[in-house]
Amino acid sequence: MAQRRFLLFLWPVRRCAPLPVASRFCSSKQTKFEIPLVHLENESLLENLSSMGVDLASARRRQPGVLRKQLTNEQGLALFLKTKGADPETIASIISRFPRSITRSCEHLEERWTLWRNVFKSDHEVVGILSRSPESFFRSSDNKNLEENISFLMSLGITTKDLHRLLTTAPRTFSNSVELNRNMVELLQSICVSLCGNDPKLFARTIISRNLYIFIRSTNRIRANVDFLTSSLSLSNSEALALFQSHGAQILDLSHESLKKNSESLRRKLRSLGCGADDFKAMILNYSLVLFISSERLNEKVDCLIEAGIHPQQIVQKPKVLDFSLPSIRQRLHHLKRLGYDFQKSGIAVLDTSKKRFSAKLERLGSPEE
Ligand SMILES: *[C@@H]1O[C@H](CO)[C@@H](O)[C@H](O)[C@H]1NC(C)=O
Ligand SMILES: *[C@@H]1O[C@H](CO)[C@@H](O)[C@H](O)[C@H]1NC(C)=O
Ligand SMILES: *[C@@H]1O[C@H](CO)[C@@H](O)[C@H](O)[C@H]1NC(C)=O
Ligand SMILES: CC(=O)N[C@H]1CO[C@H](CO)[C@@H](O)[C@@H]1O
Repeated sequence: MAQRRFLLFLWPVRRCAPLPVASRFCSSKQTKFEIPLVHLENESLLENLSSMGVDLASARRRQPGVLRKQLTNEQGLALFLKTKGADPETIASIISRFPRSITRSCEHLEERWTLWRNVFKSDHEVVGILSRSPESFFRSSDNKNLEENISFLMSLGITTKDLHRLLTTAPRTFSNSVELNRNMVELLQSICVSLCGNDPKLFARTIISRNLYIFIRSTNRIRANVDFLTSSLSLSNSEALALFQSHGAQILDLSHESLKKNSESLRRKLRSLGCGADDFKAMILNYSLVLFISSERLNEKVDCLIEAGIHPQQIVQKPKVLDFSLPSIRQRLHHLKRLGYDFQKSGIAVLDTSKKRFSAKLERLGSPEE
């Protein structure tokens, strides 16, 4: 199959060769393809991988170049992972999903494992992460970079617990190009300074530990979202500092387009219900995560609550109820309606409770002594 692809690649070159104008260009190019063997997959490697249970189609789709290599270390890798407690299926699956893993030397693997073990308690834990996300371990081959990035993050005061969470939930952080992480931290610190905050380091650290995905987003996105929220809500410096260091840290993650779209749609919806800009602001300051909800979903949920006799101001004051799924909101409203629940008198906090507490509440409401 690789051979066929290689021939297709050659095809335009051959075809244009006889044309007088292009001929010089083509013949000089052609020297590049004099050793076609380099472009063939290594049969003996394929056999070895197959016998290990590797999904060749998957490997070929992901990193085809690896299958053409002359020097690989699949046996070494397999043995290494085995000593760390990985079973053959896990090893095969890791290679199928990240074929480049077989190009790492045993020495490199040992070194990298040791670095990871500074963050994780056991080999078992590392194997678990590798099998969930092989790229987190193998994507970058630069151990020095990893080491320096770990100490950089620690120098910010990021705790081992957060580092651990970072490696598990956003491993790409650790294979980020050098500048990327530093740029993000500098951006966060400069945002703090521009808001007249007095501890930029703490500000950055707080946002990072509240939003571990921050390092795998672009600084442009984060800056655009901060600017948008600050200006569209007319936030004072202290309001902005408080928002971004609490639930607002998570909303910085959203794509800028979605943030704008969801925000405009919520504002419009509130206006149509007679609520003003202050209400919108109060709602976001109380629970900015409502901005994750797409405009269609949000409108449906609000309509559903209003139809059940809930006052728009009640939603403004308790936006978290919008976090529940539409079917779950509907179901709760249905139960409460049957029992003649009066939202004006009793409020809507009942909608924002765990399933268990809601059932208990229903039981109490249904019993004759209440
Ligand atoms: C395949 O495995 C054998 C040992 O089992 C080894 O000698 C050989 O070099 C391997 N081939 C490749 C391409 O790695
Ligand atoms: C395939 O890999 C083996 C072992 O790594 C190597 O000895 C052999 O030369 C390779 N063959 C080709 C065609 O690259
Ligand atoms: C949001 O409002 C609720 C009650 O209305 C309150 O308990 C909660 O502390 C507020 N949250 C924030 C972040 O202001
Ligand atoms: C944040 C960051 O990128 N830290 C370090 C990552 O590793 C490189 C070395 O390759 C360092 O230069 C960075 O300071």
